[in-house]
Amino acid sequence: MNNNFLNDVDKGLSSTPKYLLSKYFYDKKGDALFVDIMNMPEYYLTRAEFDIFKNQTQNIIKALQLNKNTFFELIELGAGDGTKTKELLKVLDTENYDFNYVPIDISQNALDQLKQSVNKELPNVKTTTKQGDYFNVLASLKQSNHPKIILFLGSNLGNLSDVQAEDFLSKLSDSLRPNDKVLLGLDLIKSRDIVLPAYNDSQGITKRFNLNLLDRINNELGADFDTNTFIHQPEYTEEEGIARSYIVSTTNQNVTVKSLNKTFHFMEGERVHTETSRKYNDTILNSYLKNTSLQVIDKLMDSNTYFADYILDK
Ligand code: AVJ
Repeated sequence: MNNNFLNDVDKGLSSTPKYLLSKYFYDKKGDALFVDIMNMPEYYLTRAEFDIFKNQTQNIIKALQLNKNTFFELIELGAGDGTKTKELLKVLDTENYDFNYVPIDISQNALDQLKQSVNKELPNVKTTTKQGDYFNVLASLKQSNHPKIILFLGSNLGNLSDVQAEDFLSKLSDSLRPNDKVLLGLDLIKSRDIVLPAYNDSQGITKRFNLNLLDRINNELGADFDTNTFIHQPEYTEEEGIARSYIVSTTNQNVTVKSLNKTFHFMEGERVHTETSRKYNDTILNSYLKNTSLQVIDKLMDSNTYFADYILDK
């Protein structure tokens, strides 16, 4: 992991323009900051999807065509703190569905906390965690031949480029069997005055989340980033439907990364791309799915129609 991190930081800071990968946001501090983000007034995504999980649980169960007499695996990619999923788990548990919950996340810390809280709140739900990034865990899905439900919530897909997302969904499709289902939660394209504040909150939590990546490089790779000389810069246009975050150097400066034995130069105003958060509509999703054997069979939306949980059938 640390070696991948080292190589990816080297590659990103040596590129023009510079970039860092958003999957590295999630160290212990980053996990906690992301929980704070989900609770901020501007970050409508989590509340919108929670609304669907809380108020349309029976519709979700119906759309997924779950059957009480057939054991299934409920696999969640990028589970995080599981707040939304627990609303579904609660109902599945009370109604005696026969399943295992398998949360997968890049952060072992997030998984440990999640397993603990599910064990405590829902002691009957069997939980098996897996650590890894989305692409790495796909292969392991094929190892079991039980029916599967894949949860991929929170518009986590949005961190991937269109090419990566299409590739990911086609690999996901290949690792499933006929009648398996995917519940794909996607943030919908909407106006800038709603989307941009979600990535530029008034308390500066997103700024800390973004700049924490530099602290992580300092801590784990022995770098000397002075985070006071970098700012957080988010962008969004409704025409494109993609929010992007950058870290911008406010001065001409050099930063040394000890573990790499390298110094990187940053010009005043130079941007480091750190995150892509794509927003969606039916057309974009269907274009991703056109070369897969997955198809949309249902779509559940929150009361504001900000967010959609698409149900895909293999
Ligand atoms: C977890 C990838 C869905 O892109 O909205 C939130 C992460 N970054 N604020 C998103 C995030 C900044 C989030 N995802």
